[in-house]
Order: sequence, then structure tokens, then C-alpha cells
Amino acid sequence: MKRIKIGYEKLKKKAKKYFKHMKEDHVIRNYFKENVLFVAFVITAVLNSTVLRFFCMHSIENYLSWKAVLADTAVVTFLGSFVYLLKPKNRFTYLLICNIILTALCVINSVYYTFYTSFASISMLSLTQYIGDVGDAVVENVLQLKDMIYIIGPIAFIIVHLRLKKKNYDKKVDLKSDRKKKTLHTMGFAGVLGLIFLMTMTSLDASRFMKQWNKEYIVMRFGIYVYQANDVFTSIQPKINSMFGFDKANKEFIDYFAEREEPKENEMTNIFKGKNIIVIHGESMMTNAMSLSFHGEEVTPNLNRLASEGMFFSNFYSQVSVGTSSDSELTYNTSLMPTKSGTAFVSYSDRTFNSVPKLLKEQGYYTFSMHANNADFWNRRNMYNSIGYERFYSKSDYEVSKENTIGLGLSDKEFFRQSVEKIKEVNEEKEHWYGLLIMLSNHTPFSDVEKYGEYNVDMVETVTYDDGSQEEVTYPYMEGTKLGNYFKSLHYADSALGEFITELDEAGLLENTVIILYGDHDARLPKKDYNLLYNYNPETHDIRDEEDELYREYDSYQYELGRKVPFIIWTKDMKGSRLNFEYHNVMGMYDVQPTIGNMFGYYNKYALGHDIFSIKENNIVVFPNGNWVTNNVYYNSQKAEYLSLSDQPITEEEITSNTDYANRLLDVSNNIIVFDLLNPEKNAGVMKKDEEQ
Ligand code: GP9
Ligand code: MN
Repeated sequence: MKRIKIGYEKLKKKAKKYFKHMKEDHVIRNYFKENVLFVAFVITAVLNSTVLRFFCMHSIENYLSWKAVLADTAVVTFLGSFVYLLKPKNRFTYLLICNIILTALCVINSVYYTFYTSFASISMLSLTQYIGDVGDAVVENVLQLKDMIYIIGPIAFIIVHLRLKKKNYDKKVDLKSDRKKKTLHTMGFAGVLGLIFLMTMTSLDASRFMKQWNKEYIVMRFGIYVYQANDVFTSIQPKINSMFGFDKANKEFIDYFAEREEPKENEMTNIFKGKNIIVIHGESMMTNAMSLSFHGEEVTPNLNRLASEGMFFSNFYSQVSVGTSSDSELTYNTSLMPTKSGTAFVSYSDRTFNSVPKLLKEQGYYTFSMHANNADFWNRRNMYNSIGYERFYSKSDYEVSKENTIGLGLSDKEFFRQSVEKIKEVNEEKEHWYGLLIMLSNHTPFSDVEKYGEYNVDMVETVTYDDGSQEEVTYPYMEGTKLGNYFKSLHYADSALGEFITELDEAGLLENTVIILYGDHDARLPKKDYNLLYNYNPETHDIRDEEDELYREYDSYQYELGRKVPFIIWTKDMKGSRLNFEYHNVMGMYDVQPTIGNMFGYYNKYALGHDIFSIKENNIVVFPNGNWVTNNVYYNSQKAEYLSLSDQPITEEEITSNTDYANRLLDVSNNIIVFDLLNPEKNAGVMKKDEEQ
């Protein structure tokens, strides 16, 4: 303890002495005087990055983000620090080259942003189509003043150099040891700035940085230079991952599918062959909300109607990892699992996939996707080329205004309304078509409450007093909680869904169309809110006491099992037919492709899931973290614990074999994506054999 104190006192003294020396000897002033060129380099580069934010993000908070300025200064100082290793006469050239590169980054991103409201990525360079687009964009944009403004940076830098040159600053001679010292000091300064930046990073900053898909956020918080450096890293990482272990991965892949049984025909085979398809990606829709009502009004009356009139798979799980929406799209489309690191949509968008649109295209379908958000969200613009959509209607295809915006973007009601007009056109031109519509309004944090419309989640009770008089008392119940706001938001999304079905019907688009709806993932709501939902005590406006006999804990297993999402297949005329039922066998998103494939007449040999009407009660749903669930048991691989879900005894062997199955499936799935094993060029042997069959 004493030693620490002495150490601290010593440090304090040293620091005091250092600051005194800095002040008295005008260290900072002298540094600026002696390093005018370097300072000019840093200032011009940081200013350019700030100007870019100014043009792209129209709020002071964004373009004057001190975090971004700090990060930019740290990066530029670090990059520039190497200049001191050179002789004074060569320093200008080095800094000018750096300055031009940094300026070019700003110009490219400025042009790119004008076209795509997002920032550029080097991974896109592998897509020739992209190069074409950007090439055109640059030519058309070349006269836009705002894209040229960045050139003032290097010009100002050159002027500074010319003025200094008159004083022969580059003729100075310095010692090699001084050069090293100066480099290290400058690097140290950049390091301190970087450290301050890291210390102010929130967990949201860190997670978005790792995922790299919310580009606007990264540029806003980290500046364009850190964004671009991180982009280079995330773009080459998949290449590095796939450099080692191809042969082993390929053998495991071949063995795995050699053991799989070919599917047999069943009562669902080809029932919808040739029908048009609308798939609805229900943002954050959860099955447990479907059975809830407030004041006698269901949270999801329209979803419930579709479920009761069509096929409703009530024991259905989405299998997402950190890629949330994009992971559910991946698994739905390809019957593959999310990747172990990164996300398939962002890191592996150039791989070959046996996807629903591609398989339907072989059946003569025209395929499209609709989502009124920025096309670069989750890198959809690129990934959709690999998934095989022929047309992607994104934000720029919709009329979006402040009035019709909820949460992340265009409101679901408006999105559906505008989409129906587009579908009408497609229907007129194409004989068979398939469209995926991705909803957006019901997205966390569910805080746009005033826009969801009236739906109260409070509780009214009739209280009888001692004198026999009665009064209606309102208790807040779920009002003001995140779960309560979720119900309001979901009620809105459900009403948008109802309007969509009506609009489709009025346009005559339901006659030959199958509606498929899936919830993309759970809404990531606090467990304590569920405890409040099921254990509300009106007297205390709080959760019942655990000792209370009415207390029913919503534990971590219930929470996990409660993450079910709806999966519904519906047509206008299904009600009362043999196809109108609720299906209880456990099912996962990866079973959708094979299940609907059997109904629409296509087959993907490399699906990891199963046609649910073939595998029935023997199904197993594997989660990306290694957990799995069957009709009988839920297994938590992290805790090595299970929860029995039926009366059947659970054997050790069942746990072991299912865990092995889950691990093997996850490995094979990851290898298919990382090593691009479905690409005929990489895996010619396997593909040739398939063709011969
Ligand atoms: C983004 C939307 C939401 O366009 O699909 O993605 P999420 O945050 O749910 O992954
Ligand atoms: Mn989502």
C-alpha cells in the first residue's frame, strides 16, 4: 500500500515537472512552429473527414462528433508519424501521397453516398456490376462541387509546403537518432489519443464496429478513416479464413451429404406448384404475443386470422446469430446456418448459395425482394446478387417522407401500400412470380409509441368497497415498459399486415397466390418485463412477491423457449380445407426451404433442414450457439443442462448423439459458406456427380 502511495507521489511530481517544463519552455508552441507541415497534414485530413460527415449526415451532432474527430486525429497522426524516419527533403512527398490517398477516400465516399446513401467498401470491388455503377456515378457526379471540395485539402497542404520552402525548411539536417525519437513521440501521441477514444467507446459502439454493417453509425462515431481501415480488414478476413483447411472441409461436406436420405413424396408434394408467392418477413414478430389480449382486443388479430385459416406452425424457431434479420434471411433462403464469425451477409456475400429465388427461377419464376430501407443495410445490395433476386426494390424505390416514417424508416402501412402497386405491375408482366417483403416498423427499441395508434396495455379492474359501492380503477400494468411498447408496436405492424392482405385482395392478387409469413427473430425483450406480464400486482404496480402463491416465474428456459416466432402458410381459400391446421412438431427456419420446396416442386440437395412433413416428430432444431431443441428436450450447450419437454424419459445417449449432430451440422454449414463449397468452380467433382444423377 505504502509503495503504491510513494509511486503515485513520484508520478505526480514527475507529471508536475513535465507540465511546468511544457509551459515554461513553450513546448507546444515550439512543436507547432517546428512541425508546421505535419500539423497542416493532420488538420487538412481531419477537416476533409469532417466535411464528408457534414455533407452526408445533416445534424451537428453527427458531423461535429468529437469522437470521430478524435479517432480521425489519432489515425492521421499515426499514419503521418512515419514521416520522421525520412530525411527532411523527402518528407513533403510522403505526406502529400498520404494526403492524396485520404482525400481520394473522402471523394469516393462522397460520390458513393450521393448515390447509395451509404459508404463504400473495398469488398464491392470484386463485383463488376458495382464497378460499372460507380464508374457511371463518378462521371455523372464529377461536376458536383461538393465532391471536389476535398481537393482544397491537398492544395492548402501544397501551399504550406511552398511557403515553408522559401525558408529552406527541407534543407535542414537532423540526426538519425533524433528521427527515431520524433517518430516514437508522434506515435505515442497518436496512441494516447487512440486510448482516450477506446476509453469512451460504449458497448454499442464496439458491437457495431465489429459487425461493420451499420456504416453510417461507424463513420459517425469512428470517422471515415477508421471505417475504411476496418472495412479492409473485414473484407479480407473471409479470404484468410478460407485459405486453410479446404480439403478437410470438403471431405466432411461430401461425407455428410452422402449419409443423408433423399426425401420421399408426401401429402404436401407439389400442392402449390406454379402458384405465385409472397413471403412476408415479419420483423420481430413473436408467437407468444399471438395469444395475448388487452381490454379484450388481441395484440395480433390479423396474424391470428391467418394462423387460424391456414397452416400455422406454432412450435417454430428462427435460428439467428449476431446477424439477426440478415441471418434469418440467410437461413430461410438457403437452409444454412449463420456463420461462426462475422455474418454471411456482410463477410461472405460473394459465395455460391442454393437459394429459394434461384431454385424458383429454374421453375420459371420472376423473383424480387422489397424492403424500404437503405439497400446497404446488412449488405443486402451485394448479397442479393448471390441469393439471386432479379430485382431489389429498396428505399430509393419508395416515397419516404418524415410523415410516413416510423422507427427505422418507411412505415409498414405505407410500405405495403406502395408495394402493392409494384406487385400489380409485376403481375401484369410476369406469369409466375415470387416476392419477399421485409417489414420494418416493429423494430427495437419500439419507442415511436405515439405513431403506433391507440392500443392501451394497462389494466382496468372493478373494485368493490366495504359499503358495496364499485369503481373502475385503471392500473398501469404494461404501460411504460419495453414489452408494453412492443405490444403497441406489434399491434401496429399487425394492422399493417391486415391492410396489406385487404389491398392484395382488392387488387385481385390473392387468387393464385400463396402467402408465407415468418417472424425473423424474437424482439430481445427484458425477462423482467415478462415476469411483470405474468405476475403483475396492481396494489404495488410491481412484480408479485416470489412467496406469493400466484407467483409464476418466467425463468431463463421459458425465456429461451418463448423466443418462438410464427410461421404461417396461407391462401385465400384454405380455411376449412385439409390444409387448415396447427402443426405442433418442433421446426426451425432451416426447415422452411425444404418444406416449401416440396410444396412448390423444387429440391436442394444441400439443405441442412428437412421437409417437416417428412421428418415430423423426429425433427431437431439446432441453434448457432450449439443449443438444440426437439419435441422432447431443450438442451443448453453452454450450461450443459437440459429441460425435459415431454413425459418421455431422456437418455444420456439422446443428449450426446443430438449434441454431436448439432456440432457436425454447424461445422458443415460454416464450411459450406467459408470455403464456398457450393461453387461449381471450387467443387467441380461433387457438382458433376449431382448433374449426372
Ligand atoms: C434492417 C432491418 C432490421 O434493414 O431488416 O434488421 P435487424 O436489426 O432486425 O437485424
Ligand atoms: Mn430483424
